[in-house]
Formats: sequence, structure tokens, C-alpha cells
Amino acid sequence: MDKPRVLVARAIFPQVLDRLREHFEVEANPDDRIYDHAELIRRLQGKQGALTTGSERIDAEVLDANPQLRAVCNMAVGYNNFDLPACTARGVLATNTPDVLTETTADFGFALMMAAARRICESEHFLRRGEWTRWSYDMFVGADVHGATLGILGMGRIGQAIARRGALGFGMRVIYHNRSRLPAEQESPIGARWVDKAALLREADHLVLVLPYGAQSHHAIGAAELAQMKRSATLTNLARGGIVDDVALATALRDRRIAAAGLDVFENEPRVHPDLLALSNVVLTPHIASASVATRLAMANLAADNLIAALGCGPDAGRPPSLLNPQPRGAD
Ligand code: 8YV
Repeated sequence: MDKPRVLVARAIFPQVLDRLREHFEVEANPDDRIYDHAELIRRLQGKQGALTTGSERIDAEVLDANPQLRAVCNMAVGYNNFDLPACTARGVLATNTPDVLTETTADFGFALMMAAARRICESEHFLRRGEWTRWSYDMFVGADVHGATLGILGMGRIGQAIARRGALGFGMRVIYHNRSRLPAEQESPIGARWVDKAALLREADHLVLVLPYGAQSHHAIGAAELAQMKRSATLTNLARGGIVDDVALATALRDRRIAAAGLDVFENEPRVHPDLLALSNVVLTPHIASASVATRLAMANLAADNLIAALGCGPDAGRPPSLLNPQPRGAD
């Protein structure tokens, strides 16, 4: 019997490609080109499955042009690049990579928050420019992290992992806002307290954004929200561009409405708004929160496990480990 055909839309670890080749006829992308929508649609012709990343948009147009497609497996926990209802309506299994990146992403979020609070990048650039000639009492004074109030918007797995680091490692008081409150047994070990969004903005010394992106969270942090924050506060966005209004944030940082920010994601990434690039009180990183070797390998392997199982192969045949649409039409 012919092996099913799959597209691996971006370059991934060769050993993961080898695993996929045991089950599938694989079209890979060794040059790691980013396909535009038309090319993605064309390359999916005749493919039963796809391993995608955040750069591939899987929408109704892609699905309707490829009715043979049965599974789309994202190498990311976020899946705002998928039109999930459109997948479900067409019986296409959709999967993501939760859990394997939680701790790595939380480490990075903490690092970004600390870099912003303690002005690590700004002071390093100053030193490299040869401007460090003497000590002074107020040189690069920033905000303490230990003992401060950590505010978390979006208390999912990654939010909770950041809260644990703050509470248990740095003696921080943790407040959070989320659609649903955590059960008491999850709140109490870290002393986390649910507050409404206004209180979160008002009380946080360091606000970290870890909520999913969608129509409801678009510009969840804009000029009005930034105006409610402490002038000494920092803002860290690990989640998705578009949750923060980048122009409003650049204005708030320029006017010292808030003290500093750490951003791993941007509204039009990989393009970064020039107003942000021009500021020294913002730490900018290129969407690398999950980028440890071990975690990226685990993400690629989980995406492969999902694809293998979704197309009826391997030990989990028919039961992909992280299925997003448990009951797609016609999938049983
Ligand atoms: C990915 C991410 O690296 O998992 C996510 O949602 O944002 C990152 O870990 C990126 O989306 C590439 O797919």
C-alpha cells in the first residue's frame, strides 16, 4: 500500500524528518523557505497531512482547495494560524504541542521580565559603546523583582509556571486575571489571587501576558490599559503580537508612562515597529521563548507523533496525543 503523503512546511530536525519518512512520503522544505498562501495551497495538493508552524495559515481557502487533507499538526502550542472551526467542519484533525514547552517558555518569560526590570540589555549596550567611564549611584537603577507584585494576564499552563517561579523563587506576590479562576488547590501553593483586569493593571509591578490570541484578546493592552499601570511597572509579552497595541506601547514607553517592557512577539513580526526599535527601555527578542534545543526537539517530535497518529499510523493510531478538535465531522 502506498504511504500517505505529507508536507513538512518548514525545516525541522533531520531525525524527526526520518521518523516521519518511516510512515509517509514526505515533502520537506530543507531551504526553510516561507511559502505564501498560494504556494502553500499548491504544495498541499495530494497531501493527506501537514506539519506546520505559526508561519502557515490554515484557513477555509486552504482546506477547500485540498479536500484530501486529513490532518494539520502545528509545531506550536498557539494555533491562531488555524481556523479551527473550518478544520472541524471539514473533518480535518488539528493538533498543537502543549506541555512540552511550558517550563522553557516560563524560564524565558522570567528572563525577559528581569532583563526589562533590571535594564540588562540597555546597560550592556551602554558598556559596549564604551560609555562606561565611572560608577554613579543612579546608573541604570531599575525595579526589584524579588518581593514585588507579579501580575499575570492569562493563567494557563505557562502563566502558572511563571507564577511558581515568582512566588517560590523570588518571594513575589502573585495576582492574575483569567476568564476562569483556578481551583483553590492550584492557587494556594503559590498564594495566587484572582483579580479583575483593572486591579491587575493597577497593582502589578511586573505584568506578564500569556493569554491566547484571538478576536477577544486583540489589543487587550492598549493606551487605556497602559494608562492604568504604575509608572514604575514593566510589561512582558510572551504570547502573541496583536495582544498589545505596539504603537500605544511605544508611546507609553517613550513618555515613561510605564518604566520598561520585554517583548518576544510583535504585531507584524518579523517586522518590528520602528518606534519600538528606537527605544532603549524595551528588550526585544525574535519570538524565541520556546527555543531551547531540548524543547524545540520535543515540540517537533510531538508534532510528528500527532501527524503519525492522526493519519492512522504508529502506536497511537487514530488518537493524536494533542488533538484540538476532538470530534471533527466524519473523523470517527
Ligand atoms: C513557536 C510559539 O516557536 O508554541 C508557540 O505557540 O509561539 C512558539 O513556541 C512558534 O509559534 C513557531 O511555531
